[in-house]
Amino acid sequence: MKLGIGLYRHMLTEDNFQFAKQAGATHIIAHLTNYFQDTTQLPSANETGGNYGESSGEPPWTYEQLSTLKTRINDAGLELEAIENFDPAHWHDILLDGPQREQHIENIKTIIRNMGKAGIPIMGYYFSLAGVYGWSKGPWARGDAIAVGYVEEMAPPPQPIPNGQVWNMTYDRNAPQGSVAPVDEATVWQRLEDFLGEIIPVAEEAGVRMAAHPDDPPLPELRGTGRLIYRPERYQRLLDLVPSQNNVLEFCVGAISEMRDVEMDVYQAIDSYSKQNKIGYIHLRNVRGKVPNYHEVFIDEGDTDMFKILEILKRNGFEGVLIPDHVPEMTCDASWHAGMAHALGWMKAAITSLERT
Ligand SMILES: [Mn+2]
Repeated sequence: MKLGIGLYRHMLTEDNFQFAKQAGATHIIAHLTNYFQDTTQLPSANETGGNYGESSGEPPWTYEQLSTLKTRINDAGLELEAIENFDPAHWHDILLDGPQREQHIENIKTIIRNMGKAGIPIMGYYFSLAGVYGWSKGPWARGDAIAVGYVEEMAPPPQPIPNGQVWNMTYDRNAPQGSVAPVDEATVWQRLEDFLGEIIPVAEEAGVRMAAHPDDPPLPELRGTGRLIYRPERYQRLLDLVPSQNNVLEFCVGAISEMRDVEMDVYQAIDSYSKQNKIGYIHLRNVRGKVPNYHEVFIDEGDTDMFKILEILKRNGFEGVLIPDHVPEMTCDASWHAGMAHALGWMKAAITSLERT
C-alpha cells in the first residue's frame, strides 16, 4: 500500500510537493479543475450556496501540460498517480446529453491519450449531474474542528440545476434563464454506459485506468437528477457495464460509509472490490452518521474502523495509493496542512504497523 495526497490545482507547487514528502507521502493525486476559487476550504451551502466555482473554460489538458506537471512532481522525488476530476468545460454535454456531446467525447479521449503518453496511470472521475452539492459546515470533528457534512435541516432547498451549470460548477455564465429538466436515474445510467463504452477502449489503448468516485452525498436523487452510486453494491453495476481492467473505482471509504439501506457494508464492499482488483486508488476518510445526516470527522474517530479497512486491503494484496481525501480544519494558521499532516501521519503509522505483522 502506498501513501499519497490530493493537491488542488492552485496547490500544485514545489512547496506543497515538499510538504507531501515530509509528511510521508510518495504519490500525488492532482486536481486540474479550478474549484473552490483558489482556497483550501471546502465550500458549504450555508456559506456560499455551495457552488464549486466557475470552470476555467480552458482547452482539454495537453500532453505538454500533463508531462510538465509529472516532471515537476518527479523532480520533487514523488510520483504522479492520478488526475482527479474532469473539468465541466470539457464534458458537460456528456453529463447533460447536450448538443456538444460528440466534441466532449473527443475532449475526454484526447485527455486520456495525453495522460497515457505522459505516463499518468489513473484518471479519477465522478459521473454526476448535481455533483457534490448541499454540504454544510460545523464544529463537528474532535475538539470542535470545523468539518463538512450533509445535514438535512441545514441543506439548501433542492432547487433544479440552473442552465449553464453541472457537477456543481458553472461552465457558461451567459446561459439562458431556466434550469436543467429532471433526469431520472435510468437515463443517467444510460449516459454512463454510453460514456464508458466509448472511453474504456481508448483508456485500454492508452494504459490509463478510469476510476469512478461514488455519490457524495450518497442520496438517490438530488436537484431533480438521478444519482448512480449511492449504495456500495451499485459499484458492481458500473464495473459490469464495461468489464475491463481499465474500468475501476476511486473507492471513497467516507462516501461509502455514509450510505444507508445497503446490501453490503463498507468492509464487505472494500473486500469485494479489492478482491476483484478493481480499485484504482482510495480516499481514506472517516464519518459519523449516514445520509441524510452525517458529519466528516478525523480519520481516527467516527464510525469506520480504519484499521479494519487496511487489514482487508492487506489481505487482498492491494498495492495502490491511499489518500486522506478531505480533512477537518485544524485550528491554526495552516488548517489544511495540519489536517493533512495528521491524517498522513496516522495512515503511515497504521500501514507500517500492518506491514510488520
Ligand atoms: Mn471522496
